[in-house]
Amino acid sequence: MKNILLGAVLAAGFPMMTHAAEYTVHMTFDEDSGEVAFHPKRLEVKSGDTVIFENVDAYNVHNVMFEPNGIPKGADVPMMSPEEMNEGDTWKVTLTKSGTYKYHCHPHYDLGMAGEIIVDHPSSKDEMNMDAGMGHHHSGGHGNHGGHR
Ligand SMILES: [Cu+2]
Repeated sequence: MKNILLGAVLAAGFPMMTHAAEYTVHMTFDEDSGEVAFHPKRLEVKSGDTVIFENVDAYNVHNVMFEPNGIPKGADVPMMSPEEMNEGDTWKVTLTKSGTYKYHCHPHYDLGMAGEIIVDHPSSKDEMNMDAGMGHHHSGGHGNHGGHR
């Protein structure tokens, strides 16, 4: 709510405002299926835009971890949100480098709680940060999605 008000004030105060926009990704829980997820799972933005992650789930603590091998080379982003985001907590990140940013929720990684943000255009293979040392995720995904209904 605070963000919305602030946004309105800024928009009113700076009519020449640049192209930068704010997007929100919700961290959700479906009570019927038990599925935890990021919504939207895939988000397209422009460089300089800000993405706000907000936990709207009253039952689970979530977080956001960018995957070291799943962000553009030279991207200047914090690799991780606060470890425990409770309902109503937000974490924002401004993305300035074009490319694909893959992230997941650490506690629910095995349940497939993950998403991606495309800044301007998807990364080509050699734009990905393949030489980042940490994080040995097998590429190709791990077939089993865990959370069946
Ligand atoms: Cu989660």
